[in-house]
Amino acid sequence: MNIVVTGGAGFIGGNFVYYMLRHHPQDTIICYDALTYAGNLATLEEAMKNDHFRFVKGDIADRTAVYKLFEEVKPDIVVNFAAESHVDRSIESPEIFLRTNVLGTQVLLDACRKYGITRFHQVSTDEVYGDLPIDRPDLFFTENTNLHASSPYSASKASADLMVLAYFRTYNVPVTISRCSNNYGPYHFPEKLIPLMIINALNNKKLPVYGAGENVRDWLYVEDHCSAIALILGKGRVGEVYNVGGHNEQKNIDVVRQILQILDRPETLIEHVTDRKGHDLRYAIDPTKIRNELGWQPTTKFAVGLKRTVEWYLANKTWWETIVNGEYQNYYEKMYGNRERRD
Ligand code: NAD
Ligand code: TDX
Repeated sequence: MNIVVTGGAGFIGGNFVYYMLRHHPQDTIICYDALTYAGNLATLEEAMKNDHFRFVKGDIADRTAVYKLFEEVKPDIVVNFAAESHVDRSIESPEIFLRTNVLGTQVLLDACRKYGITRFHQVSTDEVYGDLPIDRPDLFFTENTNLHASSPYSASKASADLMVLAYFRTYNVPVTISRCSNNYGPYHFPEKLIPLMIINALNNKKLPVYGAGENVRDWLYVEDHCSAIALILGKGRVGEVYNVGGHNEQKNIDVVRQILQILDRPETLIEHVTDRKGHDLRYAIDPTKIRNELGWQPTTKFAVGLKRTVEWYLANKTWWETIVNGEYQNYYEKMYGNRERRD
């Protein structure tokens, strides 16, 4: 089968490319990626050596380019990872989030409708459900939880989900959606919490924790997310949404402390700074549906996955140094330069 993976030069898409080449070697993977600031060909260096892999540079919102891709490649399956993915950037500049995440998804859906595919899979997020109270550990997001997005990023992802489901109902495009919790692992762009803290700690820079650091995220090792998507492609029912998460809730401050512990760096590096606007309090996925229907189980425990991730950043300094020594410095100054300390 020909599988188009959009956004495959990014964090999760890149990991998914390697997962598929390893676990489904008979398939051909075509990565379609615009190579925005978050896309990185260095991530795909090993994949480029594989005959079952091809890279095509292009924008999912560029209809002409997408149709040309479909004509050339004739995909059986499309997995859409391509997105603007960072909440803080969406708070600064929402528009590109609408263009890529909503209009880009719609262009892909139109192409699927026009050329015919056996599956369009939308990689969505638990953030579409909004947040949960911290003092109600009994509450979880299920697939029936109402959409209640908080940030421009999550609002754009929720909008895309609605469009995907509309193309199923209206045009019978065979779609599935996964809504996963926070991922971590290799190739994670340094703007996100875990890689940012690892890299700052390695450089003996301050670790900027938003507010008190009491916000809770439900962390899943990226390979477990990839295995869930592969399973949904194989056995998932069309028109269905599957939540993906491994019941691993952690306060941000505790994640940061664990990173410092692994790296043997002092907690005095932690600096509490101005909170994120509209900061979601807690995410927590109920994965009962994917477990019962498809038999999915996560395999990597957080302590193991976090240590493995830190070791990956230690062993792959060139990968992240190239990023943090470039345009990222302007981003960092803009986002963190004026953030006040909150002790
Ligand atoms: P990322 O920012 O690391 O990668 C995004 C990739 O998409 C990059 O390679 C970028 O070049 C590409 N891209 C951006 N705009 C594009 C466009 N217009 N056309 C083609 N390619 C474009 O993101 P990620 O963290 O790997 O997330 C991948 C997907 O998973 C996103 O849809 C995100 O919403 C979703 N998701 C992420 C998480 C997480 O914890 N990171 C959790 C759940 C869901
Ligand atoms: O410098 C920081 N300090 C800090 O305290 C950063 C970058 C983050 N944080 C906090 C904010 C969040 O509570 O850490 C938590 C995690 O932040 P992010 O890594 O930015 O992730 P989050 O906002 O939870 O969104 C992520 O998970 C869901 C991904 O970026 C999304 O793409 C995905 O959909």
